[in-house]
Amino acid sequence: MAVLVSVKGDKAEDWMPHFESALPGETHIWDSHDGDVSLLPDVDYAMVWGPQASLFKRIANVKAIFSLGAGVDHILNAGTVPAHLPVVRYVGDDLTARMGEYVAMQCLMHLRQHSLMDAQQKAGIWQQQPQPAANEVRVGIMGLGVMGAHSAGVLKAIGFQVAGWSRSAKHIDGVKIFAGMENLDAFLAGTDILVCLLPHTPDTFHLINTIFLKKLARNGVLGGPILINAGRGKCQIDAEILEALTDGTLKAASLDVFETEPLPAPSPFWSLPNCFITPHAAAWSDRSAVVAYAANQIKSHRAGLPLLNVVDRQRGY
Ligand code: NDP
Ligand code: OXD
Repeated sequence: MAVLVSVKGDKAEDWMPHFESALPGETHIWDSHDGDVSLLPDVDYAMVWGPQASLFKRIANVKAIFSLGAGVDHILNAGTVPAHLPVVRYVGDDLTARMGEYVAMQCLMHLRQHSLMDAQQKAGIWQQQPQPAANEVRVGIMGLGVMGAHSAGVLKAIGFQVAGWSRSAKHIDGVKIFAGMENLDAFLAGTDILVCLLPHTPDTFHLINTIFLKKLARNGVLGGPILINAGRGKCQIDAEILEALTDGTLKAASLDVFETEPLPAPSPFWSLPNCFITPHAAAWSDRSAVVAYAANQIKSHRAGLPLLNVVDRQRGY
């Protein structure tokens, strides 16, 4: 029995001590992403982020794959993960709380005109501005799963009007619910700040485009619609977001994710004054927390218990 750890862009020393303390006395193998094709028949579980396509052939006896994050597109899109293999996504209070912080922070930065305050400070200008209240602003959250439902609660507590859109209908106290493509336009028409917390699937690919953005409310107190995307970059068309931020279709945006990551150095996004950019860091998976999560599931699965938070391969999330 052995556990394989494969985290694109990270170093063994960042991860292996966590595995050694969570699963002591076991063999832990670090995958260096160096094109090695040697077979690893003893590996029975693996934790991965951005695996190489060749990996799944090397670990033919693996019983489950754990995603380092909540999203699993980086695994499913590697193209070679066998259909029968359980893929487990990460669900953890720490990750969820971090996303709630990011969403609240970005909504408040737009509500409290932080770009303008920053520009005024840099220019040495002491000038108060009119201040809309949170309860005058309608925030619409796309995706009411673990991240979206928690973020809705945080925004409600601050005082925003909150609506949510997901594939299936939900009940969340104080949140106006919309479900399915047939209700998307009505949801967008009542949204001043749109927060995307959707996974990347064939159904959500390039959903946020020019036609979509033109359906957002234009009568809100913030003076134009705002987009916050902390779901996946592939849910948007970058070039069309850029155009919308330039031609006034969008007043502003906060983008944590892009179609191409890292965001290339020559990208015009970097210098847009009405766009807050973060480097796919809205909710970071704390290493000891995510390793403890996987280790607990590995122990219980070896003891015959079912895995939790297994991805529905048909839906893609
Ligand atoms: P969940 O699986 O718990 O929730 C996904 C939500 O999206 C569900 O409400 C689901 O609807 C909805 N959804 C999926 N497809 C559609 C569709 N076609 N139409 C409408 N709604 C849809 O995931 P999490 O909340 O845990 O995470 C969401 C995503 O956030 C992750 O997949 C990842 O991409 C991203 N993420 C980004 C991070 C970052 O740092 N930027 C960190 C963590 C996550 P239903 O409830 O009806 O199934
Ligand atoms: C995740 C992420 O999916 O960090 O958890 O993007």
